[in-house]
Amino acid sequence: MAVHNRDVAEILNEIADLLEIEDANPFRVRSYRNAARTIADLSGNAADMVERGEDLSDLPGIGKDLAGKIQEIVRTGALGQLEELRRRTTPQLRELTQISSLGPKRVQKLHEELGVESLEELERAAREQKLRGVAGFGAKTESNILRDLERRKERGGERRFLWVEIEEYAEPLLEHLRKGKGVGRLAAAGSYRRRKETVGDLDILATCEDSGPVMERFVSYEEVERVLSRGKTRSSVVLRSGIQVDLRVVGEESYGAALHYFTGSKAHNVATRRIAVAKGLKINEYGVFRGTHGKDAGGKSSGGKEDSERRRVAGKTEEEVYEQVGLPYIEPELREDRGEIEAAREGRLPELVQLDDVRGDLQLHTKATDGKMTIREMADAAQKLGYEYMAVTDHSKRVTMAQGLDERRLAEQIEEIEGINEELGGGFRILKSCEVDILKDGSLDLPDSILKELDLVIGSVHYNTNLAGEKQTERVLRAMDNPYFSILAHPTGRILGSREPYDLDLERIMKAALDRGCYLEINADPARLDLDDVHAKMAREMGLKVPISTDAHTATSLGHMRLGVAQARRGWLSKRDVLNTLPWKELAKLLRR
Ligand code: DGT
Ligand code: CA
Ligand code: CA
Ligand code: ZN
Repeated sequence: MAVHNRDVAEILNEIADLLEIEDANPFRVRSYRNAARTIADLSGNAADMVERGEDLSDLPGIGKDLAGKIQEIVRTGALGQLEELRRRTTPQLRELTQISSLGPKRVQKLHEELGVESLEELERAAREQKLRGVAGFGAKTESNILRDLERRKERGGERRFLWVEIEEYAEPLLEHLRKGKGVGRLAAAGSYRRRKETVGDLDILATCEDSGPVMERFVSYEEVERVLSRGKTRSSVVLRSGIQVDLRVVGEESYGAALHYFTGSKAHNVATRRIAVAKGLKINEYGVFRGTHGKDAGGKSSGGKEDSERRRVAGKTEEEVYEQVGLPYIEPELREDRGEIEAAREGRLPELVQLDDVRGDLQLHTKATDGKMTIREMADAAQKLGYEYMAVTDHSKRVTMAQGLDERRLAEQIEEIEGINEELGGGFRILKSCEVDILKDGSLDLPDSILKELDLVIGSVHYNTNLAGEKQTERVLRAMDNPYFSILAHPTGRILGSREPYDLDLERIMKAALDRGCYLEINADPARLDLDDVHAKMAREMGLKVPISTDAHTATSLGHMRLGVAQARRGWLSKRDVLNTLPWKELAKLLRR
């Protein structure tokens, strides 16, 4: 039973949460969080490293003590310390930390000051306006908490996973099934195939003469914790990671129709079906049929002479399904019923950007602040990805948690970069940059005298994140007034599953960006993906180019570019809509300096 990196990271994060609830030393808490991040970002498997006898304490942020704990997790799938911590708190208290506007530190405060121990007690305290009496809480926090509680109820507590979390389990499972006897075609469908930022469950489709052995292989997969149902054409399981997987087996002749159907989205399917009906066709997961009676789904005959009146006209491939309704092939990322059907009909579907089109990364961190590697190490990794440039964007001084750079240290870094660039001799270029903090009043954390020395200034909001009304928007607009400001980093600040976006008027900000020659990035961090798809599309429609950056803190996470590109594709962006598909010389002309 292989323990995945995600499992290890999850355990370490839970320890950090529980320590925080207990009001433990913040440095101790942070060491667990750092270790969790290191493991989650590893390219290899921590379990394999332990197996091979490698020393985990060689990894950044992991000392002897933590290395021992990771070994324990990998060997036993659990950690004694976590069990101990769990015993000391209640499940209800732990549940509180899942409220996005709360977090463990605040849970600790509420517990200590108001004795709040459960969701019910939290709701009551918020309704009775008791929270605002606690230091660090205001009326705004109170209403945020009530809103989060409301949303949680709406969701019915249902869990969604980050796309990368699904990927980690989907790819080995697909590999496992592919090796099964008699398996023909095999693909993941659903929101996973559409590259949606979060995925509810994984849908897999296969063709097979005899479905028996494949279904058996599926339900007996080593990661399966529970079998929900098992049949000839459909089975469902829950993996140990909590992910539900549905497997459907169909005939060759239906594969394209089924892939189209189970890829969704539902709204896209409904829209496609509507066109079919208008053409006298019927589409379902078994094929496209002409005629309105007779042979029904699954080849089951409804009997009578009507059988002959219905004829299968397509179903083997998705292309032929679209062809029958008079449309060109539509990429899965676009299938959200956001105008793709009309665009397809009118021949104006975008040619979507590809990972290969990207020439450089415009946001990453190094050891100088909270990154894990040196400039050189990051540059080596970026060159291996085939890039022509990368921007070093360490934090500015306001971000004390990350030992942000002041003027003097940034000046030193500029000099260091110039030295390395000289040694590199022009083949690859390291851009001098900085992720400057946008202060509460919209001024920048570093003076123009140093900003003007940079190739590129990116700016972001990290503090005072809940300014109300127009204030947050105006703060960002004011930052863009700075003549050196080029890119707004992780524009809305959202963290999937844990932090809501800032209260911003993005349309207004995009218009201002367009006027001033600024840009809003797609941050490719798996939990950010910020801008989201809808706003990326909005930027495109306004003619505002979008940079895609990884915000990498390690060499491995430079690979997150593929996630940013997927989000860009969901936002309809083509190569020319993406800023960093340009060679540096042309890109430089589009930046303010
Ligand atoms: P998820 O899993 O919540 O992230 O989202 P999906 O899109 O993967 O949705 P899921 O797993 O419920 O269903 C997979 C696909 O099957 C969905 O994208 C479209 C198709 N589908 C499911 N139910 C229906 C339905 O009632 N009508 C139509 N037309 N398609 C459906
Ligand atoms: Ca699904
Ligand atoms: Ca499903
Ligand atoms: Zn940042």
